[in-house]
Amino acid sequence: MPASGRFITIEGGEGAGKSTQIGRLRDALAGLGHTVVVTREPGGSVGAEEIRKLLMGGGVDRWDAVTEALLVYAARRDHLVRTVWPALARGEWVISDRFEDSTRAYQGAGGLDLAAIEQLGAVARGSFRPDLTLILDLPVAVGRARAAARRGPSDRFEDRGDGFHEKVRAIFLATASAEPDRCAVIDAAQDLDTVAAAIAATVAVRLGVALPR
Ligand code: Z5A
Repeated sequence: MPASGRFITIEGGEGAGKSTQIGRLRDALAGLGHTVVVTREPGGSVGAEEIRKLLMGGGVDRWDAVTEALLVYAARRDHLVRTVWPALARGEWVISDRFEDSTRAYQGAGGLDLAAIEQLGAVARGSFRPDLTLILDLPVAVGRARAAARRGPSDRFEDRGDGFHEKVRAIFLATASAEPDRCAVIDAAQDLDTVAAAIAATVAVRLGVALPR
């Protein structure tokens, strides 16, 4: 798969500010003349958005952990084939609101073995990895309060308890420690402008672009 653009993923728990910060990063990169594709998981292609509906709706126990992971990876494969890889091949930058680290975090917190996730990943994406992953980290209570303040109906993941979301946070941080070259942790409990500046500084250093801070 030829790739001349760059692939950035933004990860973190609910209410971390991923969507908000992606908009700012997109604008900053576009200001430098890059064509930027903003996408999301689960979703980001016609087929993957259909699978997203299966994943997000219904009761917490609608799918067992393995079935849920198979749906996530079916969506991911379609997203890569239809959206991410073509954009990178055109030389565009792609920013994805969540990617595979969310599978480790959420399906891992749900009890799925990390080795199974690696096997599914190897089938669905081969050796392809993000160029940079920004993990927006904040206390679970802060993120959940933010999400609750602006949200409509909750989904299958938001309905899980604080203990589940604490595990999710711990897995994100463990991934960042295990893969420091790919991942950077951003303190997302700070105000919007401070978080945006930290992201711009990290992207500038890691990917060699001169973003305004
Ligand atoms: N999932 C999975 O299980 N496995 C997988 O492999 C993948 C996903 C890829 C998708 O949810 C669900 O799918 C996800 C995991 C699962 N479930 N959860 N939880 P999603 O990504 O569509 O939804 P989300 O992550 O819950 O989105 P969110 O709550 O909207 O979070 P956000 O995008 O990070 O936050 P935001 O919309 O930018 O901001 C939330 C509010 O906080 C908003 O009112 C902002 O104005 C405010 N905000 C943002 N930043 C700040 C700061 N710095 N200060 C104060 N207020 C702020």
